[in-house]
Amino acid sequence: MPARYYPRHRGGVTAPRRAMVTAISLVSFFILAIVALAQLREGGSRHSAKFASRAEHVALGKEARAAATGDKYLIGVGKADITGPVVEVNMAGYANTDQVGSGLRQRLYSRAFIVGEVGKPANRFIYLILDTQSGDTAVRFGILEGVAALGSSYSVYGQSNVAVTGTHSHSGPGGWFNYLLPQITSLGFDKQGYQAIVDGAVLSIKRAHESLQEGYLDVGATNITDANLSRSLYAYLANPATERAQYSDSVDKTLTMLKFKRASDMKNIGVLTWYPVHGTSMLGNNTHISGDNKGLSAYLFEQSVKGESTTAVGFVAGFSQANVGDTTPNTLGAWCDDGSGTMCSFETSTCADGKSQSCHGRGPEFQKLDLGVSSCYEIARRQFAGAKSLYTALGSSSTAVVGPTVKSFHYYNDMRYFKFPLDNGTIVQSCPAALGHSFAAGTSDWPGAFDFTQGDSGAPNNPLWSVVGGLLRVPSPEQVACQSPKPVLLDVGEMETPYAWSPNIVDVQTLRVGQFIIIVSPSEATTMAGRRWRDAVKASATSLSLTNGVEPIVVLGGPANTYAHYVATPEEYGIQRYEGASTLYGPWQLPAYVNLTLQALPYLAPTATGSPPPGPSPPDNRKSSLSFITGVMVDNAPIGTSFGACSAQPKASYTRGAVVNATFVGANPRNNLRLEGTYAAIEKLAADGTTWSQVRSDEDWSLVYTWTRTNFVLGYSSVVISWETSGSDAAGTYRVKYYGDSKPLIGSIKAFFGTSNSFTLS
Ligand SMILES: *[C@@H]1O[C@H](CO)[C@@H](O)[C@H](O)[C@H]1NC(C)=O
Ligand SMILES: *[C@@H]1O[C@H](CO)[C@@H](O)[C@H](O)[C@H]1NC(C)=O
Ligand SMILES: *[C@@H]1O[C@H](CO)[C@@H](O)[C@H](O)[C@H]1NC(C)=O
Ligand SMILES: *[C@@H]1O[C@H](CO)[C@@H](O)[C@H](O)[C@H]1NC(C)=O
Ligand SMILES: *[C@@H]1O[C@H](CO)[C@@H](O)[C@H](O)[C@H]1NC(C)=O
Ligand SMILES: CC(=O)N[C@H]1CO[C@H](CO)[C@@H](O)[C@@H]1O
Repeated sequence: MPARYYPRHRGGVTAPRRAMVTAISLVSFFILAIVALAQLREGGSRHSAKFASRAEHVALGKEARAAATGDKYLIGVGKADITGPVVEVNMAGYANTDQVGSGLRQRLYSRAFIVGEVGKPANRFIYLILDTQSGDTAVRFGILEGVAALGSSYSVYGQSNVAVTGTHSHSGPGGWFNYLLPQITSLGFDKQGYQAIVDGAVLSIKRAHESLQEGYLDVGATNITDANLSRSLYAYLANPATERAQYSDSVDKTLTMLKFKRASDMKNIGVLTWYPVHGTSMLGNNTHISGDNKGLSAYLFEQSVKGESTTAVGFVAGFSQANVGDTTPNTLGAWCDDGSGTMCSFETSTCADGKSQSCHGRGPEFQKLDLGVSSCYEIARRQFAGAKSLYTALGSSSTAVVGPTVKSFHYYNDMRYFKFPLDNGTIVQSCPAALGHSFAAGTSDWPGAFDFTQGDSGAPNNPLWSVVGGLLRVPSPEQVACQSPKPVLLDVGEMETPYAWSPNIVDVQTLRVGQFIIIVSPSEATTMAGRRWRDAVKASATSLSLTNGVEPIVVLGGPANTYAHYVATPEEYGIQRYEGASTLYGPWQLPAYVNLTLQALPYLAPTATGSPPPGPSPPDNRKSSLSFITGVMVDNAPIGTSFGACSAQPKASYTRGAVVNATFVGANPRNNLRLEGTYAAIEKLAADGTTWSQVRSDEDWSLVYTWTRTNFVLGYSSVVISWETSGSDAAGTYRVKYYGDSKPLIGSIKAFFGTSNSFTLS
């Protein structure tokens, strides 16, 4: 395999040491190509449920008003394209080595929301939502550097007030992570994709900053009952019965919304929402890039306000992830695809053979067998519909955000043996990062490749895992004791060769505007973990009088700033299903996170000055990361053809609902990411019979771009552009457009385009 390295040795490393590091790296990569199949996998459940589609909304808190007459803030929204390489790069989330991009269904975006205190320029925060698997340390470093480079008016943004969250989509390209473990399936660090995310995020911030103006914030909530489910109910049931009795569901059903309304004409410029559901609607064998259900919800919302007079100009809809850990969009439950017709085991998400491989969660449209596309659309539509009806209701019966204060804090904490008291005074500690055996089993959203079972307590069915895990690093006795009862499979927190495998240093961050408080979590909090954390913040904020007697409203957003896998409750940890096994820092991770948040909460007080000590900096692995991702060699058009030539024309006519396909002589899309542009388009002929205008692009869910390398040696490839038309598309005459860029063996990359014959839709 041709290998390409980014510079990875700092000065002063001796040659033998370098050779050893290289050897270890190669061995690690080889072994880990296998281990990686298990990495970042998702957890299982077995129950089914009947759902009544229902969305009720209420104003939150005690300050409901007839009209939004809360305090004025500076508000701004912005959006920009972050789509990285859509082909030939492994996708992030399922850690399925076979899942390599083959095209694009919908472009990925960064959505930026800025809230500031009027008259106090330093009091401001940015909440970013990336259509990515998570926030990340490398990406966050890049964004902070990029924002600083924008000039002095951006100097108010920095470590403390920029929150980088991911939607937890499992259908975007990988390769941009700071740490080794999540780089493994992507064969290392991909500079191109990393840069696309950073540049787009910075551009979205610039746009939000430039749109800053005075305005109001409304806050409300609605219950969306049919878009999520617990995939780890067995672990959830380990939480105390008295605590569970306070809740009617095993997952949170509440979507919370902040509505951004400008003061100049009282029109809305954006919404920011939180709702917990995994970005696993698209299955682990889908290879088209998309933002999964949250990216699509945002698109549906933004499309829906486009017709609303002038309000839609620059309107940005953010669908942020909440306490997502044990949620699934597979709302029909997890079933054994082994012909038995039974659900997977409740305790371990396995089937009759004792293995997890045939256990699969079913989305609402699973029977369509389309790699999750229809289920994804349905889960997105349900979130969008709940959000839209809340949006419409908010304003008449809304709660205004009140209290002028905008504050934030951020610091780093090293989780290695961090000691702190529990509520009853007992001193406990968190541990270096480690993943347990059930991590390898994966989840019912996509099972592991080997026959580990959920809840495994140390004797995996497949001994290979113990052998491989032990080869990588034998956990120290101190670590084993600290992590107990987790059986350590991957001792990632004690592995620093060739560079850190997983974060030991995490971001602790919280933002507030008026009575609205946002916990920014580096880990995927399970349902109950999120509830405890929010409740603790709410109680502390109340007792500290942070919100001047107004009831605090607390949400949790993440995974953000870095990817620190999961945080389950200590009781769920005891069960060691996937979420507990992926709770990196041991049984007391949640109380540690709560302690760290509460410690700094006084910094959010209206009169507070200063900020907490910054803590130890995490490693920056951007320069030292390995990469085995090869670049594009060459593109050629087969003899007698040319780039962009339409080699298979669409039919002359289609009826609405049909799929229109056109095939072109293509070139590798990695030659040019066409950020803020498009690879594919549909053009419609105007009534004048001569003017064509673009009506669909890469932004649209219904337009799909598929690239296939047809001859690796000669550099041939073909592109199929598919338009999935629907009953709501206008009848008319259309054509397909393809935009590409080809790379000669010598010389520079050249842009080209292709156009199909026209066809009618009726
Ligand atoms: C959502 O459902 C919960 C539990 O049934 C209920 O307590 C809450 O009031 C509901 N919230 C809204 C906004 O309807
Ligand atoms: C994708 O995975 C699902 C779930 O395992 C399976 O039912 C389906 O057949 C797979 N599709 C393809 C094309 O491999
Ligand atoms: C958090 O832990 C520290 C010790 O690490 C302790 O001093 C402090 O009181 C704890 N704070 C809270 C809010 O529990
Ligand atoms: C405090 O609570 C923890 C967790 O529930 C428990 O393990 C410990 O024994 C308790 N300590 C005391 C002194 O009750
Ligand atoms: C259109 O192209 C896609 C992608 O290659 C393919 O999966 C599909 O079967 C084609 N559909 C039709 C109707 O030709
Ligand atoms: C298993 C589960 O969580 N089921 C719940 C799903 O949501 C509906 C509607 O809120 C509840 O009735 C179910 O109990």
